[in-house]
Amino acid sequence: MTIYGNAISGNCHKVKFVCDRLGIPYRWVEVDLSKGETRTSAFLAMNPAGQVPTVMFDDGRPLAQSNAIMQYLAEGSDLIPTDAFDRALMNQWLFWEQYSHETAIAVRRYYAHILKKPDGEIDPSLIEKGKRALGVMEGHLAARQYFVGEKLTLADLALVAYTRLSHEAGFDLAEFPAVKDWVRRIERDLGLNS
Ligand SMILES: N[C@@H](CCC(=O)N[C@@H](CS)C(=O)NCC(=O)O)C(=O)O
Repeated sequence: MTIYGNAISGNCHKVKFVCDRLGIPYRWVEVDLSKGETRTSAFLAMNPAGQVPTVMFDDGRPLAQSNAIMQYLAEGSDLIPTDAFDRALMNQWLFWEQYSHETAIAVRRYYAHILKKPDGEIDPSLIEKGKRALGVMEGHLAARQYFVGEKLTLADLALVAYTRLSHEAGFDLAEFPAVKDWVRRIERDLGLNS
């Protein structure tokens, strides 16, 4: 299988986290977004949304959207709870990540860290929205080690991708100590350098 990804994209890291954790072999093709490589007709034929990550399986079927790819790759593994309610809780956090977390933290990181825009040129509501998201995580993690149940699931993998890079977006995890501890724990579980 081939992962079309970008090395600094947290959404792409999620797919790599799952493959590395489960020992799934893959070929990585680095896609340069700044050169419009997601807008070629060949890329759009795989993913009409023109985004990475996009995975091409060996049978010629493509799949996009980081959280959908993670779920497909992790099917039947211990990263997805077998209990139906716990699975729904995992999905609750995956959907929340895409709507309320990634849209603030990843978006602000893009402007601040990648485009190097000065603070004054970045929508100020992104800080407020990102802090709200980190606050929700802080409350949830105050008495828990992992997002769902007592073990690592895709909810942790999806949420850690951009949370561990949140300093690049202008957020300080010192304000969210339970989140900071959880990031270190998940990085350890995944064998990542912090
Ligand atoms: N919801 C998508 C978001 C993917 C996404 O925003 N990808 C960015 C890189 S992180 C991208 O490809 N941007 C190029 C573009 O949208 O043109 C996912 O989770 O996979």
